[in-house]
Amino acid sequence: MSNKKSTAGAITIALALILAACGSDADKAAETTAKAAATTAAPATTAAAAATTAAATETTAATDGTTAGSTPAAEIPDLSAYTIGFAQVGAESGWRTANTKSIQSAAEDAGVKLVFTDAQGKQEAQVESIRGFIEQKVDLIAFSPVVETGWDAVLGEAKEAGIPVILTDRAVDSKDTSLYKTFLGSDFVLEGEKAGDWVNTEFADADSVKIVELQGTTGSAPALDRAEGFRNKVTDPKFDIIASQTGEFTREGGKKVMEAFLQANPEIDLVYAHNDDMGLGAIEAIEAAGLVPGEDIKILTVDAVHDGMQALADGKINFIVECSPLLGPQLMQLAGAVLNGETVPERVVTVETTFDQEQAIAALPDRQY
Ligand code: GYE
Repeated sequence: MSNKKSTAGAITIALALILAACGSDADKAAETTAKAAATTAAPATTAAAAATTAAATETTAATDGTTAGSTPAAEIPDLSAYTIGFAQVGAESGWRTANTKSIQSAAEDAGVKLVFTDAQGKQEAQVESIRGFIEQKVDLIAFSPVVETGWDAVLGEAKEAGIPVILTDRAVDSKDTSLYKTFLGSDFVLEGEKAGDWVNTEFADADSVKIVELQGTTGSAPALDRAEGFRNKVTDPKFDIIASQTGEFTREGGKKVMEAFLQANPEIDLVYAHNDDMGLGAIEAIEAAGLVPGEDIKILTVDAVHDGMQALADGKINFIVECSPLLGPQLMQLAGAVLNGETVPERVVTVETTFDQEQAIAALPDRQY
């Protein structure tokens, strides 16, 4: 799991990016001279500025929980001379839909030719897409890996073909970090820890708390890391995670698993769902069982997409840890820098916050997704 860096690293990243903007890899620059004419040194400088903003905003977010949609405003470079292949996970959640839109609209703004594929949650389909991109000789490949393991072979093929790869959203567990240029996305362990912090505060006076967990896709970085981060914090023996199962990050999956949890366990105090969609499915199951979500059973989720925020505002969800899907502009900046032959930081962490009910009500009118 390469997604273990704490957000404290964000400042380092900003510094790294500034430094990166000052130097470049001579070989790659030579290789891309013709195409580089289309871009200028500007993207790297802009990227550095945006990353600095990201670090600064993060400090703000720590003290101001209402900072919403916190992805830094990014100036998008002109990439009209290039083709980028993007292999998306699928369309499993509101988060994913917003992420796809962000990438497609940033690509349009950059004028880049985007070859977009949807793997419908299947790693084999993603591998096939990447092989297709290599065959088409795209200039750069970006993708959000469905699961963490099993990427070395195909990423090796991209490297062999001289096509740079950028990971977005989810990490791979490859030991060989030369297989990709950078990884842009959230710190999922930190998200799990923020969820755990809330549990400690919310249940400070309770003697015993029975928790059920709706996990994301088995083997995916967010499922592994959100489970781990949560357990890093929820350590008091009064907390008992009585059941934990995957709901595949979908509303339907969350509903089905929650129905089974409710049947097997008459007393549940809290649902920890790895995304809003599964939490929304759990709400349906809880209501169908004649219970009141948010009151009889508390609900804690991750993402902060519109439907989740509405449920939080309505009191059916109790707390949401934000995970921003708006990665498109930063992806185009990083792609511009890579295609320009510049060195980019190996990790760029997305800036995020958390929401309680009041903060959700305040943030909803301006929410972008
Ligand atoms: O939290 C979930 C989506 O990888 C961060 O995938 C992403 C997760 C997101 O399906 O809703």
